[in-house]
Amino acid sequence: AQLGAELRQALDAGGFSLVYQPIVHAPDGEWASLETLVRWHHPERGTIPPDTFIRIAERTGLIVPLGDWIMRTACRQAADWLDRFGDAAPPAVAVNVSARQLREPGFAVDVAQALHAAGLAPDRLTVEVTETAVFEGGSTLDTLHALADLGVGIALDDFGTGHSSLGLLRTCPAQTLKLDKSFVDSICGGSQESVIAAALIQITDGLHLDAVAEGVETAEQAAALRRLGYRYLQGYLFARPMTPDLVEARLHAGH
Ligand code: G
Ligand code: G
Ligand code: MN
Ligand code: NA
Repeated sequence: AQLGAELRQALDAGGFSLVYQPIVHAPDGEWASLETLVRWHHPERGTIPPDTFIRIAERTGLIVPLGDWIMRTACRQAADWLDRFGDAAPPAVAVNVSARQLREPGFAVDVAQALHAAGLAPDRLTVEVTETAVFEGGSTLDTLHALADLGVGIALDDFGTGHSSLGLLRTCPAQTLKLDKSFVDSICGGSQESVIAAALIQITDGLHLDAVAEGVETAEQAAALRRLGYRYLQGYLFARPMTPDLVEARLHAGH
């Protein structure tokens, strides 16, 4: 309960910030997009990782105003980078969205407003949702279709860890599937995971979806994923989540 109250205060007091982690083109490491990740700077405990507080924010409902702040800030940041860096700017941003946010009536309208306020084109934004969130049903699928109708991209995050129903690929208007890190961890050497990762490429290619492999930490993993046909990679091998200053330093340096 205490953390919940402190989260509320932090939202009013500007206690959150965003960091950005590139999703890169597999062949050359060029940035395809930047995933937005929230950080909480606690006055006494220092930086608290999202694993801890997102769950609390979901339970208390604070994820709705916090998520709105994240969406608006990320859209403004993306528009600002496009203004200042032109063709060298990251082409798009991805924002993680919780099940709780998707169930909120008017979520798609709020996203449209955030885009409009920032002057950001909808195709510069991707919303990352987990399979589990989509599976909850209710108005969630309608909301995803409303976002897709706006022109916003949808990515299925942590793919392979939830229900992983292939039916989801028919009903959910996703363009992108993000293979969970747990598969990437053991991608080398003919593992079960590598067989599944290979099969997923057949499915995504056939359905004209993009496949991103997450949590790539070694050159061997990247090579194995490239061989399997993954066109987008993300992970510490390429870049850790970075503050906006660090993103800009990398843009000035040509990455
Ligand atoms: O940033 P990190 O890799 O530690 O994130 C841990 C978890 O928190 C991941 O599951 C990630 O999707 C989630 N997360 C990070 N930032 C956000 C955010 O802005 N909104 C939501 N809903 N989840 C986030
Ligand atoms: O659930 P989601 O995929 O949004 O969460 C992304 C999380 O994974 C973030 O907490 C991010 O910091 C973390 N992450 C990103 N790349 C790597 C990586 O290469 N290794 C590890 N261990 N974590 C990573
Ligand atoms: Mn994600
Ligand atoms: Na993920």
